[in-house]
Amino acid sequence: MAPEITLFELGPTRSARCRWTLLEAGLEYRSVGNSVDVFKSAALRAIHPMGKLPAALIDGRPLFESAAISTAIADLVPERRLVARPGSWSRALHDQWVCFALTELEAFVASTELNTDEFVLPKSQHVPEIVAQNGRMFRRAAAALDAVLGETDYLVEGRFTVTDIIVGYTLSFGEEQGLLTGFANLEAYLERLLRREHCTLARHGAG
Ligand SMILES: N[C@@H](CCC(=O)N[C@@H](CS)C(=O)NCC(=O)O)C(=O)O
Repeated sequence: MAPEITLFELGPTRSARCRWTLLEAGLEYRSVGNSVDVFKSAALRAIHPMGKLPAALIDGRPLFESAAISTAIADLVPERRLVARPGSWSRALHDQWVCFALTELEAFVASTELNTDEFVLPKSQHVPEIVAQNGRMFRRAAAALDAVLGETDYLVEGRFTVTDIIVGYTLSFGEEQGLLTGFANLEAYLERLLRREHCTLARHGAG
């Protein structure tokens, strides 16, 4: 029986990772949100303790964190080979790249966004001095990933998987802040991802 999935989402937020995974998985789902009012929703708060997006109900079970939701969706359709098999070494590599993207890359671009955009914090609470440091730290990890992607087209098993959806979103976030300049392999990787029929990443262009 097909799983029953509800996704709380909003355009280009990290929910784009989950929507892309659902499309690659060929799974139907109910979409809740797609307006900033979703942040006021009691149903969202019942799933995500901070009321953040995305959040999901999968067969009635609540789940938050975009990488966890995307990976759980990929696991629902093993026949699509969207994620390495649980327990395999490739699955450990999936975990490795997801952790790397979220901690070594995304944390810095998220901090820059938080300190330059008034969506979460008012300007009076911004710390603009952090932006340059965030850029340096992002590019330090991006250089390492650029070298890896000079050797392979995709991060796990040399084929497209949900790992690339998760990491690709982070790189697109960095590109939006002009942080991919000079990383030819990362730019080519993003181009490969953007050519996929169901890709939900926005094209930002370098610089
Ligand atoms: N690590 C979380 C980040 C979630 C997150 O920060 N979502 C943003 C939208 S992209 C949000 O809901 N921000 C509202 C807030 O911080 O209050 C994930 O990947 O799901």
